[in-house]
Amino acid sequence: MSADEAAKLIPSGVNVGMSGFTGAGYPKAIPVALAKHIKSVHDQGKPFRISVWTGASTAPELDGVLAEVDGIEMRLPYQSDPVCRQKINSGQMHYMDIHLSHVAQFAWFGFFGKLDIAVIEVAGILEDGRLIPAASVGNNKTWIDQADKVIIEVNHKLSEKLEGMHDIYYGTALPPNRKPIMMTEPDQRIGEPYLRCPLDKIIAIVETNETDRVNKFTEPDETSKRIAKHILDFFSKEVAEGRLPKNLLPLQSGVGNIANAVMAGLNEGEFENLKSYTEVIQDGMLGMIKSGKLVSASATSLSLSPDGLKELNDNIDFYRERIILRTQEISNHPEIVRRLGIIAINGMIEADIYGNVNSTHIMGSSIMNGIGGSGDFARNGYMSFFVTPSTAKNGAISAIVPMVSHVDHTEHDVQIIVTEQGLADLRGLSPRQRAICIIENCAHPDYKAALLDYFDRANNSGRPVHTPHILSEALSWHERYEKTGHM
Ligand code: 0RQ
Repeated sequence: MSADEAAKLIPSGVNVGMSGFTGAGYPKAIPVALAKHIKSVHDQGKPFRISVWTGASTAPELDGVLAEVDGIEMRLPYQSDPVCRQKINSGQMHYMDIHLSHVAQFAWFGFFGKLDIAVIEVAGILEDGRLIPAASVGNNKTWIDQADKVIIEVNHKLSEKLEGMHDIYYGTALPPNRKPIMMTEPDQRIGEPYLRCPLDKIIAIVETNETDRVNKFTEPDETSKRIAKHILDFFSKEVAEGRLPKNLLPLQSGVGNIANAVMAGLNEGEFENLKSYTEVIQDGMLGMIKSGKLVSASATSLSLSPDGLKELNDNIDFYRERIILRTQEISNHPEIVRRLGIIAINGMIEADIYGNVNSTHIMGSSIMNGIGGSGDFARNGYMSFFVTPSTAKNGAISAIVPMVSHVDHTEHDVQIIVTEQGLADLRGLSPRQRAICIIENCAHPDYKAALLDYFDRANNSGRPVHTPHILSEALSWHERYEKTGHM
């Protein structure tokens, strides 16, 4: 049926599980039609809102349009849309920012209430009703299993040859009946290539023909290249000292410029036979697969620019042998991340001198995106890096502060902090040692003296302290920025 007809099957007040993970695999037509329908209902003076659950971030055609018409009551578990962000921060929309590995199990536990409808993009439908997943898997298996009704968008733009790239695991159970997940290699397949969906749940099928909206890949800037170099030098040292094998351990990297710079650096570097076990495959990883540096990549989403997509489609048989797309409860599973010994590299907004990390909030209060998968990998990985330029807003903000204004990753989950200034290896250090290490290696020269001064005064206050702070000053840098526009 048409997207307009299908959208009208979604009533106000329901919980809707949609496909989509980092701009890939989101439904293209129904959210747009639904937003139009919501607007016409609002124009008649009547309320209409739904709650939207996804894998992770989507696109303006989903988050943007629904937020624009004030159609979202509750959004979870991750977003990065400017309109959504504005509505959340102005209090017009509720948002639950959740570890991505937690989402499916919390839905199964019933913690979010009942899922009413699933809207899922797929690449095709087999004659027996099984579904060929699209460019991301995310929580689609859980949404289809949990929802009373399912709406399918079949996107003809997707290569039918995606068939066989996915690995959907149907072995998860609920406590107390859980069993170990039998995966010991990052490129092991443990499931089946298709999503199962009972035919009697399907209330609509809509055909589309559109590409995912992923921004053009930009070449890494100088700051990102310097951060990447610090990480690569550190890997070489760790290999030389016997703490990492020659081909490293499976890599997880967040999205964005720095992650791509690390991939580009690895592509030109000395390490061979690498593997990745991550959430998102970006253009940088495709390049590494092509060059042979990266033997395999496991993720839940293929978030590719138009050029990346063309490269994938032109050589799909080659990439299908080397890429596995899984559900996000498996791509981010703490048990597997711990067992495989993942090297986790994620972006952050700020870190404090003791190693607590803020990944999500600006000046303690406004949401940026969300924690995403960073916590799943940071806490459970073999090694956990957090990376950022040492300043933001043209130097007005220091990314190293006395105390973070919001905590996503505590000092216990953060092992290595990297800025373009240098790398702070916090392993085996006490809080006082960590403070010196972070300030000396990572802070921007403009802020170093002030940070050392803060630490010295806190440390020499004569009070019995383990993690020295001056409470009346700890957040004064943020306060000063809010008052004067400069920290
Ligand atoms: O804002 O564009 O308005 O200037 O934050 O900063 O430097 O462009 O960095 O795009 O890599 O994002 C942490 C947000 C970094 C991201 C974060 C401002 C800065 C700019 C973006 P403007 P950059 P990035 C895999 C793992 C959490 C989720 C995660 C993120 C904007 O990495 O969302 O790791 N991570 N997921 O100006 C005030 C500071 C600031 C600051 C930066 N200290 N104070 N503003 N900014 N530092 C993916 C998934 O899980 C799906």
